[in-house]
Parts: sequence; structure tokens; C-alpha cells
Amino acid sequence: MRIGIVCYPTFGGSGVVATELGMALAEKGHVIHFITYDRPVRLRDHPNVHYHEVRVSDYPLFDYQPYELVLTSKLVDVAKFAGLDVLHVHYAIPHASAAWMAQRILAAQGMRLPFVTTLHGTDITLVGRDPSFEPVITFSIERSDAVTAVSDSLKRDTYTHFPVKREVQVIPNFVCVDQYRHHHDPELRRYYAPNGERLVVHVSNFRPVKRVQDVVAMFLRLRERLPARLLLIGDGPERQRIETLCRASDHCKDILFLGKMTRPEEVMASCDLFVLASESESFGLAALEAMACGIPVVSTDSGGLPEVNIHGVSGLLSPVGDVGSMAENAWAILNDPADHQRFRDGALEQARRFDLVRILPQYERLYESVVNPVKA
Ligand code: GMT
Repeated sequence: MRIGIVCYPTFGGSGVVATELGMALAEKGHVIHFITYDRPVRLRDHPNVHYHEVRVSDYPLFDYQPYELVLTSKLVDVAKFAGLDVLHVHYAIPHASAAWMAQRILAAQGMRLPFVTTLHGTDITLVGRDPSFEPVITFSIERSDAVTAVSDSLKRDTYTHFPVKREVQVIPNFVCVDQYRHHHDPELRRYYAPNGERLVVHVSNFRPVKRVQDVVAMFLRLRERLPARLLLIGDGPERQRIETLCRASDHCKDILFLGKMTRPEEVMASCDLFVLASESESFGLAALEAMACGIPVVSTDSGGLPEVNIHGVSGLLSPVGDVGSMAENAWAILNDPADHQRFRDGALEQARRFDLVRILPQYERLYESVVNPVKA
């Protein structure tokens, strides 16, 4: 099949999922066209992968560049000249409405282009709920040929926050477990934990919704009970505030900011525990990536996290903001080597439920169903 993929090319989970999905489909022989404003950070070269840049030109009249219109034109162009069978847009805003516009333009020229919209999280739970977006999102969800959500929780949120009637199919995020298993690096571990400290790791885009201050607070409580270091991977609006907070702590030297990394699993695989303190999280891809490295997870119980991190198996869950409970859970996992190993095994086992080989055929079947819909 010839598949167009639209996503945010940045470090966010939706871009990572879209890119890894496209790469895996290309590996299976599909021809993939990525259409986005920058090269996706995880995109690798492959003969079946093509990348089309959406360039918005500056014009003095525009205070705001009309990205959605330029994207629409590019979608029309690529669909026509690459002969796309289907378009898959990740993150509703503004990709789903751009896909719908492109579909209408192509229909007027006699070409059919079905499109699939995947809802990822904040497009529904945070940004999308803003009244300035709601009518457009509702409309483009209704008009998509198929809609998927990355968790049951996000599917429920979609029906709660939008007057949507149509079917939303859950296709969870995935990870290629076999790829992640190779990354444990004893030298790297010695570098970050020279005195045999426990290594706790967090990965996020440092947005307020991630509550990184809670990650630091739970770590400082844990640090009172055992020698440990915290690795913070990623960057975003909250980073400066969190760095200032850490500098005021006695354990500042045990908290390391590593910034944005293209392959965070290379560090995660050498850690002992992954922490996610989010206030809202549709899925928690970073937690799944940690689990695929055999790293247990201490997280909040918000959104789709309980579907990914199974309490007592792959890690432990706490209510949002309860840093005392999170620190206690971290200690319970790390304190006893036998318990730690049990959680490590549980994390890997649970990650296998989201293995790429299980999820990829679900997308392929979905594409097939919109390209060749069964005639009623
Ligand atoms: O806010 C983010 O975490 C980024 C956002 C994105 O769209 O890149 O992530 C969302 O999509 C990810 C991939 O499906 C999910 O794993 C994240 O849980 C989700 N983030 C939130 O719901 C906050």
C-alpha cells in the first residue's frame, strides 16, 4: 500500500509512534510518505520511505502563518503524484481537518483518498477541549474514515469531551521489544552511578502536565533512604524552574539533566526504575519504552497509565500528586533485589503485550478496511 503519514516531527510521543509505525510498515514492503514541517527525529533512511517537507513561506500580511493550508496543499500534491491509497494523520489538531480539506479537494478532481485519524492525548484531553478548537475537532473526527485512540481511557475521554457519535477503535501504542533488549550498558551505568547508586530515570517534554516537580520531590524522599541518582531526560517549558528547584536541594549533585535524546532507551536500559508523575497521560509511551528495557515503573494512576503499568506486576501506581506514596512505591521496588527482579520480569512481560508484531497488523487491517470498504 502507499501510505501518507502526517505527524509532529518532534520528540513528543505522537511523533515517535507515527515514525516507528511508518518505519515498520516500510520494512514490511509498504511505501511510506511522511508529510510534515521537519524531518521526524526518529526517521531513518529506508528505500520505501519518502519525506516531504511542508514549507510555510513568510509574507508580511501574515501575523500567523497558515500552516494548515500549506499542509493541505502538500497533501493534495503528494496524494496525486505518489498515488496514495490512504492517509494516516497523528494528533487531531490541525492534521485531521487538513486531511479532510485535502480529501474534499481531491474528490472534486475525481480521486478518492480515505484518511485515518489517531488521537494521541492532549489533542483530546487538554488542547482539544479549548472551545476555540472543539467544533473543528468534533467535525474532523466525525468525517475521518476511521478514528483510533491509543488507550481505552482516551476513547472514553473522547466521548466525554466531544459530542462524537461515531466509532473510535482502540489501537494501543507499541514498542519493538527485541530492539530494546540490547541496550544495557555496564560502562554507561558506571558513569552515571560511580558508587553503585540506584538509578532512577524520567523522560518527558517537561510540560506542566508531567509534574516533573513531583518526580524530584519523590526522588528526594527516596534519596533519604538509599543512595540513588535521578536522570532527567528531555526538555521543555518547566525545565528551568525544575533546575532552580534542584539547585536549592542538598542532593543537587545526584540529579542530572541530560536534555533531549534521540534514543533515550540507551540510557533507560541501564537504570533501575522509571518514574512518571503525570496529571494526565493518555498512554505513557516513555513508560512502555522503559518496560521494554526491563525497567519497572512507578507512575500515577491517571488516564491510560493503569492500562500500561499494571500495579504489582510491571510497577506500582499512586494517586496524582501523592509524592509520599510514589517514594514508598519506589523504595518497595528497589529495596529488595528479589522484588526488584520480579518487577523487572513483570515489566518486560507486560511490554510484550504491546509488541510491534501484535499491533502492526491491526493498523494494516484498518487501512485495508478504509481503502476497500465492504459495500453495504
Ligand atoms: O504531551 C505529550 O506527552 C506529548 C504527546 C504527543 O502527542 O506527542 O503525547 C501523547 O501521545 C503519546 C503517544 O500516543 C502518549 O504516549 C502520551 O501519553 C500522550 N500525552 C498525554 O496524554 C499527556
